[in-house]
Amino acid sequence: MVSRRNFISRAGAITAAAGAAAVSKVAMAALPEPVIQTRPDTMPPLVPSSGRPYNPVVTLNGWTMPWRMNNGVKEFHLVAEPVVREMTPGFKAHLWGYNGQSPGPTIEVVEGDRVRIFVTNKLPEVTSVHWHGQRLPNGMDGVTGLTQPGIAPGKTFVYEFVARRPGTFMYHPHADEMVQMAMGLMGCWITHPKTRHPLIDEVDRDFVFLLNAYDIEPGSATPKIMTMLDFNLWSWNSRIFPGIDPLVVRQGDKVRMRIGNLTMTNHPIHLHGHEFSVTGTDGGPTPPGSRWPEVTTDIAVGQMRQIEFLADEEGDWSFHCHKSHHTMNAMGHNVPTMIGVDHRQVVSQITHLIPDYMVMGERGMHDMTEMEMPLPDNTAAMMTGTGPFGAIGMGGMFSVVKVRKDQAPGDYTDPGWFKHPPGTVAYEWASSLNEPARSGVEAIGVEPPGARPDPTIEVNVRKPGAGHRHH
Ligand SMILES: [Cu+2]
Repeated sequence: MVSRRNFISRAGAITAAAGAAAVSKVAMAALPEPVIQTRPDTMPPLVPSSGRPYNPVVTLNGWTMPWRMNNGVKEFHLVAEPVVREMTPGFKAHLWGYNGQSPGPTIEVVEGDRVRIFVTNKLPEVTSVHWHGQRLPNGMDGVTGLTQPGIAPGKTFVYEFVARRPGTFMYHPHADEMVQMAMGLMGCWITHPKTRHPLIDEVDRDFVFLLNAYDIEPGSATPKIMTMLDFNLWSWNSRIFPGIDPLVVRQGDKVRMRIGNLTMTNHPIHLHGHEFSVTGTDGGPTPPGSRWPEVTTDIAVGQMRQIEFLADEEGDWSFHCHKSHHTMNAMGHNVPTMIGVDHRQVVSQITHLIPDYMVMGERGMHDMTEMEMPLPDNTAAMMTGTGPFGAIGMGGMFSVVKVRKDQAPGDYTDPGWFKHPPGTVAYEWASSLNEPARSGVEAIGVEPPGARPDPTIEVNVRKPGAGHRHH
């Protein structure tokens, strides 16, 4: 158990962890004490107090792992183990992770550092760690059976290599991957440049997180590991909105976000109110001539994207996956579309039999964000979160970039909701409306035959996959 204060001081953190870690001091005498984190909060950046200096990143709802220097080698100790991850307040998942959390801690090193990582396996099956994107000796690549034997339960392996290439990377098992990644074993790795790099800008705020996904039945806590595509929880660092912290920045800050995708589908990540460019991938920094402005970037499976922008517009700016089903939490996918169906009569009849019964979506699904439907214990609401104007109606991969004029440099504390200057908020039109003059075929006076369907004809469109049918 490590408090936020201990985290600022690495020495303090290691001392504090010594008492709490369930690892025998004798057995681990030659190893760095594993530092365990039990909280899902966004921890302040870990300012390096040994080794080469660098500007640390902030891991969204996560933390950076302290190290110890041993004769010029940076030593880390990862412990793969079952963890309890609060995915959002009121909903805890039983995952596998590293050092007390899923994802595991971010590892931050500097280009040219010699790094030694002890990996202790406290899972019930073999594991290994693959250092995604790194240049390293082949035998350190962490592929079970191909470059090393699996790390058996209870055993500790050592990985050692020089962090040769600066950039944004991740780590994850290469052993029974389908299960171990579905259970949440993964983490981020940042290699900072050792001197000013022509393609890597200095930034004021540098955030990192992973896209991950789980399939957890409402009311239960353990992911179904056989799910290939139909996940019901779309998360950033194993958190779902409203459990994802806001990304707090000061107006005028240059902001970098490093995002890796370890789900089974792509995620078009979208930022409101600003344009960004993709300045790097897990393959390295992109040359300036290849950069163009974007407001959405698609991050495919197994890819990482590093985006940068100038946060010059004050406000609370949505930042989310643009696949609308990925900004929702667990739901039954068999809910029929009820828009336009008047089923009040049916509801009142059913309510006599089942008092809690609610029919969903007669006027769209927004009603669901405000209704109080009884949920099983340990279940996240499907669309939730309350903002200054009411229900936000989001879940999953959604957060808010909060840009504030008066946020102190380096301060990541939540400033609360944006206070809009007078006259800058969309408002209700209170006067009368004129009938709109509609443009179109009538206006031209020519109507091609068959252009307008007879209003009495029903249109029946089926989703692709079920076959198209138009009448
Ligand atoms: Cu998505």
